[in-house]
Amino acid sequence: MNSVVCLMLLSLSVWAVEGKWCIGWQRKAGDPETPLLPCNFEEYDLDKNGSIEVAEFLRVAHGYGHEGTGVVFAIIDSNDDGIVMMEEFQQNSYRLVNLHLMKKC
Ligand SMILES: [Ca+2]
Ligand SMILES: [Ca+2]
Repeated sequence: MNSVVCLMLLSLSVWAVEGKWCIGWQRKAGDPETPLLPCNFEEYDLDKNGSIEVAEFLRVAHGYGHEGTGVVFAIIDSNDDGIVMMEEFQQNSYRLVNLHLMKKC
């Protein structure tokens, strides 16, 4: 499971290619102290403007650290524009559920 996660991350973003951060993220993801992410779009969209910016995501997902949060965000930001719209969230959040990072709604 962990190696699959790692491979997915490596294929997702250039800055994840450095193995140390991939390993660090795995440790975080498996840490029982790190709570599962909420599955509701509204919980991330703090300013209620209909999109999730990286800063908003960081505030909700702070348990994963700054770098780990960047990876998790990249998984749902499928067009890589730094913003997650409702449609992207709905299309991609299942990936986080499958990775045991997000609660199932
Ligand atoms: Ca917002
Ligand atoms: Ca996007």
